Amino acid sequence: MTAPTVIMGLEQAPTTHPKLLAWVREVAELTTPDSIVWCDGSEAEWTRLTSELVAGGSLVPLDAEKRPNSFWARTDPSDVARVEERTYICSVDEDDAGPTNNWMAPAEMKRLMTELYRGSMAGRTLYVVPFCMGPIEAENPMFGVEITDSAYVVISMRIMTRMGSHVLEAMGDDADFVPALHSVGAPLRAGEADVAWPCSPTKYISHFPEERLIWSFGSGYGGNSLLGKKCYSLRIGSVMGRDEGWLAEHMLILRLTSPQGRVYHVTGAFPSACGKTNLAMLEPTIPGWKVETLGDDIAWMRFGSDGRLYAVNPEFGLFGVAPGTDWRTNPNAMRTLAKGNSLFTNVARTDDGDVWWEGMGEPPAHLTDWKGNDWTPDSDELSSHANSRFCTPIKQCPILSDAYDDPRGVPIDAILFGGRRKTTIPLVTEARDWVHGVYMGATLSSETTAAAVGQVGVVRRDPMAMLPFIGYNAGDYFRHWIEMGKGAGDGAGQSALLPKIFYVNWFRRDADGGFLWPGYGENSRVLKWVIERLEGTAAAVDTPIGYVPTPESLDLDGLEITPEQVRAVLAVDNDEWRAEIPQVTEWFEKFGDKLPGVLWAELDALKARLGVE
Ligand code: GTP
Ligand code: SPV
Ligand code: MN
Repeated sequence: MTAPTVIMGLEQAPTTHPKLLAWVREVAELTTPDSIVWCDGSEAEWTRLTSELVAGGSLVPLDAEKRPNSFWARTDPSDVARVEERTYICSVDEDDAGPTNNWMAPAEMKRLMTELYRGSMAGRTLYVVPFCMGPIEAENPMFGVEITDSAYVVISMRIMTRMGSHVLEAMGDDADFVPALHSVGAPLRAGEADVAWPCSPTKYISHFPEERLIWSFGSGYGGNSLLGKKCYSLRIGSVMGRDEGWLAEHMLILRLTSPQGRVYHVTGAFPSACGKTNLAMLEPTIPGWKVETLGDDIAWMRFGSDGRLYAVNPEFGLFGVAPGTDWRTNPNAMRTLAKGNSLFTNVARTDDGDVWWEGMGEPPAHLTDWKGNDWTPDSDELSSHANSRFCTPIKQCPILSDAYDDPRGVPIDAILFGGRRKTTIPLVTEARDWVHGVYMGATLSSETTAAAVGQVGVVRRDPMAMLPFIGYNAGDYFRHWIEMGKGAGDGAGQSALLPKIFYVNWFRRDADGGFLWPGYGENSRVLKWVIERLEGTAAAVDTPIGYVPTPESLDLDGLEITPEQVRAVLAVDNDEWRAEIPQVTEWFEKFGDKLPGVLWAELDALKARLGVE
């Protein structure tokens, strides 16, 4: 594979941005694509790329009536989720990545990946994808440019980010941008036929925080390849936030209006596949309450001049877990998808050109499963991969808040941390203050899910639901959170302007393994309690772990739940909490001197309340 002297498209760039041009040239010379396409984000481009992907067998169009302008994709069975083992933070100093990240020296990673990229786009098209995370109208628009050799990535980026010519124009000649290089790592020899889902067994998802640079190789899937999402908005974003005094978080954002017309904004950090999309689009079951969506996965939060913490969703689409999504659980997601213009990856296809997945009502008699095989309700395997996803424009969400495009964001009243725990963690607990809330976040635990490659159902610490996404030392990250708590406008430390912090768990189980709490729309009852705590009207029990609702303080009107279940879902079992102490101690010890002393003090105070030596 020798470099061709002319790469089609290199000379026809629709920009004169010197740094961008130089970077595209450098990458093209290294990766040797057949041609370069500068993506404009137009409807025509979408139609051309989807048609090409259909012709090549990578996409199957769905029924135009049921799913207009929507497509079904199946990945290589080995390329189905984020690869945390292959994800690296290549900071200059190893200490700036540890102890929760994989690390390699930047020069070494670059040497290694340069050899992987050499010729890796042969026989393919190099797409240049200019994008912006958050509104382009922002004071400092957060530009990025992804170079990719995957048309699937281009069309996904068009849904997930503000992307195209208008971004390139806004960048002018000198705007800063995050360069994000992606190759599926599957060069084609002359005349060699492509496969439906090209990828490589060798995968690296690398971040160079000092340079604000992303290099991804080998995977075409989600968080590994849509580099504006986890790589930019969380890993690089968190480093920017550390340096500039803001927070990049794995959080949903919602607006809640009470029956009295009072408006509140809530963010929620739950680990991957633990309920953010569902809560963000919640349809309350209690009368008079209204939820509007602002974001379902990522929040950028900074203080406004009024001293309140404001959150913006940097994304433009929803990349949601398909299984479990249904008219009963998440009707607003179903309505969003019904408008079409969506990609479905690794779900099952019905014989009449629709999609189906586990949890979507009764299974049809026959399906084509995510591996392309015949599937019937008697099959032993799931029809859809547990991490199968829909990718759909957020603007199609019928309850999208009118503040979605506001570059200033929305002022946050409450932050929820949450995990997936069968035991121990009550339905909702209010933190005593900011530092206690940061302790709750820093010790958050959850059972692993199919969103990342690896074992499912193992309890691990997932601080602020950011374990796989903190782009620097997690001890420094905790300190940053503590410092943010001192930064509210009136400078008075535990400021009344700070959001209150709560810890939720929708996933506690009974002795038979069933969920103790019905979840989904019924979670509005918990949101109501949260708001009433802000307003000072709901009762709570002062327990060793924080303030937990009294059974009477939760609005359970019309809910089929026994008093026994309510007691069980709210229970604080001191023995279970004592059993957590050694795990938390071991977790904190990982961070050595980096762990803020106030978090050790929180642990000591908890131990004292639990009567632990
Ligand atoms: P990522 O996109 O991976 O970051 O995940 P997410 O946090 O947005 O998770 P999502 O809302 O997509 O939910 C993941 C899974 O949990 C889906 O199968 C949901 O149906 C299920 N789920 C969400 N909310 C609840 C709930 O309140 N109770 C129960 N039992 N399951 C829920
Ligand atoms: C997650 O895993 O938290 C996701 C999906 O939101 S992905 O974009 O693949 O990371
Ligand atoms: Mn996520």
